[in-house]
Amino acid sequence: MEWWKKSVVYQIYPRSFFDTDGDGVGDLRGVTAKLDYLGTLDVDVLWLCPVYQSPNDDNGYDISDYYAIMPEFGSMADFDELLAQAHARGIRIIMDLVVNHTSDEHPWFQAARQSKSSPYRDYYIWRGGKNGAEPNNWGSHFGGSAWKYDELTDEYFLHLFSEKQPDLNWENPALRQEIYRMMHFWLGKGVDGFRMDTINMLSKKPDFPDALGHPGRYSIAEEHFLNGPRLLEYLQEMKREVLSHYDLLTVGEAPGVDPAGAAELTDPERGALNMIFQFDHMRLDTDPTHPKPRWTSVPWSLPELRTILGRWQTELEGRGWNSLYLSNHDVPRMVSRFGHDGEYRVPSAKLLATLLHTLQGTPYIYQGDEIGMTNVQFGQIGDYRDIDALNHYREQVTEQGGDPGETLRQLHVKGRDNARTPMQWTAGTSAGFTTGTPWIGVNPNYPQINVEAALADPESVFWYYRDLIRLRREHPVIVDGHYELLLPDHPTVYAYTRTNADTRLLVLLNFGTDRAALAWPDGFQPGEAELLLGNYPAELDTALNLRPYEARVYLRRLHA
Ligand code: ISL
Repeated sequence: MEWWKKSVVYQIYPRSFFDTDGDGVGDLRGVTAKLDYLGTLDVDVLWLCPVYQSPNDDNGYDISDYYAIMPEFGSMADFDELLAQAHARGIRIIMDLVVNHTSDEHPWFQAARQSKSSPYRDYYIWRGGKNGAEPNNWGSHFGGSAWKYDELTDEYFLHLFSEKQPDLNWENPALRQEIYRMMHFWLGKGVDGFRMDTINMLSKKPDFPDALGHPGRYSIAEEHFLNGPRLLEYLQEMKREVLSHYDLLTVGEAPGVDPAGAAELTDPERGALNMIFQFDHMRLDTDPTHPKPRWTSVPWSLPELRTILGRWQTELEGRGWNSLYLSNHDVPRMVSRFGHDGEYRVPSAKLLATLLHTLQGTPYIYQGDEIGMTNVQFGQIGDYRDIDALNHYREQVTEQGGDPGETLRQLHVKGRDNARTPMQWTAGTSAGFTTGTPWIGVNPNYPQINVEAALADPESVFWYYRDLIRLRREHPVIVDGHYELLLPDHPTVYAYTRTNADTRLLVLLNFGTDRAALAWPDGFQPGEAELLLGNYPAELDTALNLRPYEARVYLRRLHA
């Protein structure tokens, strides 16, 4: 079995992880300093969000030099040291690969915009205007048009994200070779793979048709740039030229991909990647008919979550491989979104962790989730840092005169900064994240929720994660077992088995705040199976009656 199927990945957002030089910004030495902590958690792989040189319009997702480290994060020597120290502990490191766009401050773009005859012109996507306006009605993910007019050559360039993130033109073979060369550079240093940013946006429909989308001036034209006509060809080329020469973990961020599409991308022969991040469960609590679905929040239901996750389990089995995640740096904290961040914070954080670690696929832990960090409610827009949040507020409130309170509430529920507040290490000043002024405010709940407290408490969320990670190593059924849903109609309980040749695992998850009385599933009567892990003290009674947010994992040997 490939190592990346057996691994647990821990995602680090370096800016908010740990600051060693007091400038209020996390750094690479901060990651190195916490390797022992990560070793205690026992994760196998670290995914570093972008650490390359960047003007930070979008916190490193706007790269101005792929071969240099962002000075705020340290130097290339710091990076080499981190990689060596991690490897010495048996921890692998994957990098973020952001190649759908660069920063507008990248020398390629600087040269490209100078003249239509620059050899770099065609590294980006330029079009003339239409009737004195943008070439089409495509909207940017961060608001406004996806085209920006550049007076130097009287043309528009495409930016699916901020206007400081011009899209690269993958149609250009010279550009593709530049990217492969850069990938070899990092892989040559010994990095163990890539998380590929917005990878299924690389191929745009060449005629750039108008978006069908919502009425209104601009609309995000997903139907014209997700899973485009040449995507698989590009990725197969990347595999041939780069990926196949190393032993790597590759995971592509791929919104709008269904299981069949994922199977195509991750098929070991025809595909190119090990796995993708799918988005179906991230859209569960949004209103797709709204012009800005991302900022809406509608109640989600367990039956829907179960259907989505079950579909991915079943349809990808034996064809590709799943990645398992409930949060990352772009979405709210999972305990606030899918659990209960009040009274049941600890049991619900453990319940979600159980789900994350017992489905088939590779689990991704987002920093801070292992101590049950929650969303934050900043009181004023000035406390927010995320370009997406700031643009949204500007559009809603400043430009359209909307209600500031309502817009702030949307940021509280859905904003990306929920996930980006500093990692809470101690109950001391700034949660022990920095001795300086943190670049973004610390969540005020840090005196209660922090690593120091978690490590000291044997019942903490942290030690529960560590137990889950170890169980995965001890019981191959967690990696390879076939998934089968039980209790398909239960309103609050998600129950499933995972079965391989000699073992069956039973997972019971009560997503409700009420008790749930169940019949014992076949083969799991008291005495027939072993309770491997649970988030409440074991009950001696013989009835099966799950407490609020209770999670249990049982194991049964199939041949005595
Ligand atoms: O299209 C989406 C959902 O349908 C978006 O969520 C989109 O996939 C997402 O915003 C892409 O995120 C990644 O690329 C961005 C960057 O800001 C994010 O932090 C990164 O994870 C641009 O590089």
